[in-house]
Amino acid sequence: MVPIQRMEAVAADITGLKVDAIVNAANSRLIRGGGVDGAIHRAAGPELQEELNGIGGCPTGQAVITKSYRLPAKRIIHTVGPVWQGGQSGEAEELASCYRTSLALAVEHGLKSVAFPAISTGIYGYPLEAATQIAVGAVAEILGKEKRIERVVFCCFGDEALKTYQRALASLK
Ligand code: AR6
Repeated sequence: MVPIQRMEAVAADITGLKVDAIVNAANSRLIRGGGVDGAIHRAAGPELQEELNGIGGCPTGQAVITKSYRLPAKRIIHTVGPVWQGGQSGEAEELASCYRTSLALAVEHGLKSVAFPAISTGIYGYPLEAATQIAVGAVAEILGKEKRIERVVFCCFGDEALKTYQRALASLK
């Protein structure tokens, strides 16, 4: 059975969410950028970049974890989504891998509620509809096997994203 009761879409600024972990859409050098990454750095404070400098980098499709500093969430998981190049360069598999590796890190650290932004759909240009199918599909598959994650929140920035996620979640029922 699809674990739909453990997945929800909300319209929010992810920096304000009080969950065990929020996920950041980072870049492979782990250097503060724009979009949700910029917002998370702004809200967390300068210590976040210092910790990331010590980690040094993260390949596309992988994830790393840091403290959350001034954020209400307990930890930040930073994952690196693919840059959209037309869809024939392995982007779908890399994007699914972001969700898998982020949730695997959450399990490893005993984090039970995780909020994701729509990774890659901003500056990295991944079409929202296709990215949403991958996000919802990958998370549903993981939750079906992994009972230690109690709740996944898809944090939507704006109405279009919220509607797209709500449709994708409804189609799982
Ligand atoms: N809360 C939730 N979602 C947000 C927020 C927020 N505060 N701000 C933006 N979004 P993007 P990417 C949404 O561009 O495409 C950075 O420079 C946004 O509407 O943040 O993975 C990094 O350093 C979109 O739906 O990330 C990388 O270089 C989603 O978050 C690069 O951007 C992702 O958009 C990563 O690009």
